[in-house]
Amino acid sequence: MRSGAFNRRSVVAGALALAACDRPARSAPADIGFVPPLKTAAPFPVGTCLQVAHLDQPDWVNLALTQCSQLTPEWEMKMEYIVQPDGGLLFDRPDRIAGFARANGMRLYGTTLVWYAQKPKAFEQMAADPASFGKAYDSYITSVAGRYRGQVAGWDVVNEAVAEDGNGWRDSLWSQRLGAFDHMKRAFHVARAADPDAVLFLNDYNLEIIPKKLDTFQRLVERLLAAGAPVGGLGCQTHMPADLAAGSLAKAVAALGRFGLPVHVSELDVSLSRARQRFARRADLEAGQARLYAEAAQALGALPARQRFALTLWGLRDRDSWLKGENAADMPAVFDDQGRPKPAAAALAAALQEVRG
Ligand code: 9MR
Repeated sequence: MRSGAFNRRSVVAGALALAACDRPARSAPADIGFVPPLKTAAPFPVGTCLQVAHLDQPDWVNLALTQCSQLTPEWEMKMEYIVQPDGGLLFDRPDRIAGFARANGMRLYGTTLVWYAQKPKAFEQMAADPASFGKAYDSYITSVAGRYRGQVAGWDVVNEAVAEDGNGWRDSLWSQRLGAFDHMKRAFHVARAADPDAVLFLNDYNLEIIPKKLDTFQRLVERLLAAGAPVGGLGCQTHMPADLAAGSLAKAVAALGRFGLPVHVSELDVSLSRARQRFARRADLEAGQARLYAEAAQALGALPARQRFALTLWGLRDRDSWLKGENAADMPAVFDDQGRPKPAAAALAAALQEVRG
């Protein structure tokens, strides 16, 4: 997701709100008492995304091992890293992450096999005839899903298939060459053949923010299932602004749950700077953030146990977040730059414990 439902103005307004309220970031964590490790508080896996570089940071490793039971490569298991200009495939970094997960008894999650946003040159330059293009497409999915067979618990097979505003599906290199619906169905079948045990997900964002998008996503799931595609799980990325109305996320997760499939809260973060002027005070922003992290745990916890695939944080510490690239002042994570729990971590842990009962 690059722009999301947020225009530049709302981002700037959020930044101003952050600046206005501002004393510098706290030098010591708020007095929030003991926060139990998230993975022990939760009755389902708690994950984080990571980059290979994190594995060389002892502080990050320590925090991840303490808090998390699942890992998702943030970008090094995507085409952008794996596919080389000559069409060759490079696996050193995803292999290192997979090895780290294995060595530490953590679950591994793969993202993403097919994504409209990634179209490597090697594919763009390929002959457009559907037969040879389709063969290369299948071969990529087979190689990647096959390599991590038995290692990943699940894959985002198709990522962000629904159009930004929810009207229809994304136009992409893949849809143009192989068909808007057929390239998705095909990806699921090929992934299933390559890894019979991985849970195969359709994953998308803003499902809790844009009702039309949630609706189109559900219709797509129905259609894929009706066509026999082995969709085995539904991913709700859950990149939220801190002022998102209470209940929106719970509603989206409940709607996904009605398919009876496992649901993955797959990329959870709560942006302060994307929250509009409604929350101008730092305390309100932080309270909204904490409330939404808790709501994510409650929403997943409201599903039957077998449908709670995992809750994955998209960045463990504030400084790890991709949202820093959009606004350096943002603090979207549950741990601060030093890895100390923020009020959001306390709220998340408490909600997880409540779900666990
Ligand atoms: O956080 C990820 C960032 O480091 C990568 O540069 C980017 C492109 O691979 O992808 C980001 O993660 C995205 C995720 O894969 C899909 N949903 C939106 C995430 C944030 O852009």
